Amino acid sequence: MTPESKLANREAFEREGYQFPIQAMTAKEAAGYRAQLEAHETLNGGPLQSNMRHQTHFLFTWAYELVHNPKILDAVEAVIGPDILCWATNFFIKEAKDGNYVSWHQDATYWGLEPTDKIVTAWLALSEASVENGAMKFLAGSHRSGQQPHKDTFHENNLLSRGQEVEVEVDEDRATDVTLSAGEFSLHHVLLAHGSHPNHSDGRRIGFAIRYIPTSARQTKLRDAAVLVRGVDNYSHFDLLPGPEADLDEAALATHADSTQRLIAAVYEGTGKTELRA
Ligand SMILES: O=C(O)CCC(=O)C(=O)O
Repeated sequence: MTPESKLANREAFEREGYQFPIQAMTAKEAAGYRAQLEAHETLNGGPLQSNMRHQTHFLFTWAYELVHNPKILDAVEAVIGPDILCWATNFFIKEAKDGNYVSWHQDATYWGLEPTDKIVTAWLALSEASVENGAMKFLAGSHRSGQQPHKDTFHENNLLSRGQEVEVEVDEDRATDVTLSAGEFSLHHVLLAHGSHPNHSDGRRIGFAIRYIPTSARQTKLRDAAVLVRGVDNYSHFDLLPGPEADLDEAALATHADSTQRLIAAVYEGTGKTELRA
C-alpha cells in the first residue's frame, strides 16, 4: 500500500467508521478455510461448539493463520498503526433459516478496552454475506457520537454475549448493507453501531470476526491477554499468548481456556454468567 492510499483509507475510515469490501484472499482460498472448519464439524457431529466459536485462533492452526493474514493486517495497520495485537476472535455463524440475529450495538460497550479510537474488527466472510442470508448493517458515522447506553436482553436468538441492544432509535433506512463475497472482509470501528437480521437463505452464513487493537491500548477490567500479530510491543499492557502448534492439542486447549476465561470476566462483568454464547 502506498503512503497516499494508506492516508486515504484512514481518512475514509475515520469519517464513516468502516471500510469494505477488501479482499483478503481468493474465493478458492476462503473455501479451503471453510473446508477446514467444516471437516472439524463433521468429525464432531455438528456445528462448531459455542465455546469454540470464541478465541478460535488458539485452537486451530488455520484460524491462527487467518489472524495473521497480511492483506487484513495491511488494512488494519492503515487505521491503527504498525504495532498490532489480536485481542479476540469470534465466529458468527448463522445456519440456514435458524432465526438468529445480532441486535444493533456498539462493540465497545462491555469490552473494557481503552482508548476506543483505534480498536477495529475485521469481519472475514468465509461464505458469501448477502442481504438474504443476514449480512451485517452499519450506520455510517455513528462512531462519532461516542458510547451510547445499551440494555441487556439475553434473547435466545441473539448471537451477542448479553443480547445487548443500543437504546437509541436506529433508522435502518440509513443503514448500509455490508455484502461481501467469500474471501472479502470489512473493517469496523469499536463504536460503530451495527447489527444483522436472520438468515433467510438455504445456506450457512459464516463470518470470522477478528478484534485488533494497538499495543498501546489498555484493558480496564482485568489483566488481559492477546497475540502480537505485527510490529513490536513496547507497552506490555497484555500478556502475550502463543498460537497452537497443532489443532486442539493439550497446550492449545489450555491457552484457549485461559484466554476465554479472561474474555468472560470482561464481557460478563456483573452478570454472574460464566459461558459465552454463540
Ligand atoms: O456477524 C454479525 O452479524 C455481527 C457481527 C458483529 O456484531 C461483530 O463482529 O462485531
